[in-house]
Amino acid sequence: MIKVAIIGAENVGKSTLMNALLGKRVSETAEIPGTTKSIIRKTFGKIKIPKTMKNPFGGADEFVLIDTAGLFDPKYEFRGKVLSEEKFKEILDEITSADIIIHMIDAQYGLHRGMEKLHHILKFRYEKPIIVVINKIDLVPRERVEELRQIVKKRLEQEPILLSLVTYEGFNDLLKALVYYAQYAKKS
Ligand SMILES: Nc1nc2c(ncn2[C@@H]2O[C@H](COP(=O)(O)OP(=O)(O)OP(=O)(O)O)[C@@H](O)[C@H]2O)c(=O)[nH]1
Ligand SMILES: [Mg+2]
Repeated sequence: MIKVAIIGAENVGKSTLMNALLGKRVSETAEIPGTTKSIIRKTFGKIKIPKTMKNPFGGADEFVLIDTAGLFDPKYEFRGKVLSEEKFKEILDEITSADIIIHMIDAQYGLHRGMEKLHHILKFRYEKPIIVVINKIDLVPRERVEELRQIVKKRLEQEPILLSLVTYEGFNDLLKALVYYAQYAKKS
């Protein structure tokens, strides 16, 4: 089983992504930041991978998806509002035991400073494969998305996936990245 943790600032769309990947509503979503209050929401399930995509699991495409509470306030460098220092650490422990991490960024706010630092720690200290996703691209002009893509690419040194969980643009790219990294995670 491959463990995938979805992380990001509050309200970026983590729970919406978890539901979309599993094709059912398992995690509560809302416009209000701080919706996921149980700091860690684990769900087991199969991700629907299109037949046209090479599936490295040979049918056993079982994942444990971990939806986490927003780690930071979207606008400031504060911890997420439902998190005490202790709970923040608890989430970090959970994240560092994942095989793959999805780092979600809200296209409206851009890369969060706190998340940028955490990204580097996870990548270099913990050697985690991280998929970077810029979500909610339906809400901002194309030029802004492109600008943000370049900033993220430069700061995190990797190409982000551009996603909308309203139009589903980029969703297939995300599935491809998951399949790719899952293969890699299984080998190690
Ligand atoms: N327009 C648009 N709205 C989105 C998209 N993805 C999620 N949302 C909306 O953004 C809001 C927050 O989504 P959630 O999935 O609850 O966000 P979260 O990251 O789990 O939030 P917390 O649990 O509070 O940290 C909801 O109203 C979603 O419907 C997207 O791609 N485009
Ligand atoms: Mg949530």
